[in-house]
Amino acid sequence: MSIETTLVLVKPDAVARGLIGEVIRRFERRGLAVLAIKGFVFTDELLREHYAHLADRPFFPRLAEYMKSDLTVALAIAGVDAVQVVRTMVGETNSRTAQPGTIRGDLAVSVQRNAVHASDSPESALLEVARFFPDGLSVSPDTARVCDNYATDEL
Ligand code: IDP
Ligand code: MG
Repeated sequence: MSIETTLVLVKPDAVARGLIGEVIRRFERRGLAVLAIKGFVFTDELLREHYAHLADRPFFPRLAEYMKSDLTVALAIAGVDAVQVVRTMVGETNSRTAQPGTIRGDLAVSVQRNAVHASDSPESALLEVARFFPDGLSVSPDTARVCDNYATDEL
């Protein structure tokens, strides 16, 4: 158990459907803490970096077009074991088989247009928070806003 900061992206399909607030609300309601928020539009360079593991896949050009189509909202989200907690809340990649109650299972119907991104490991969370918040975070993850939601032996 440790406090982690993970990276969530509200993707252009969720932004276009007016779901920025709904996504943030779910994390806040759970007791996770939003440490930073930023809106931006993906460039080709940033996309190739962020989705490097998919660059050779046949669907990559279509994915890139979609990811550049509108605003993306980046969130740095903190909590104990936040990477796993957030991935579980997000649900599986294919929204059509994602469990109801998850973000994708409730808010999306597509494999590609699946509402959100979330870091998949503590290592990628470190890289991805630094990628989208290169100036660092102005709020520390061990703030009372994070810690007060846990017993002291969980921290
Ligand atoms: P993840 O977002 O659940 O971690 P990844 O495999 O890392 O899934 O894929 C990144 C994103 O690429 C997915 O969220 C989805 O938008 C898109 N994607 C993944 N696989 C496919 C596919 O088979 N067809 C179209 N888009 C895909
Ligand atoms: Mg992934």
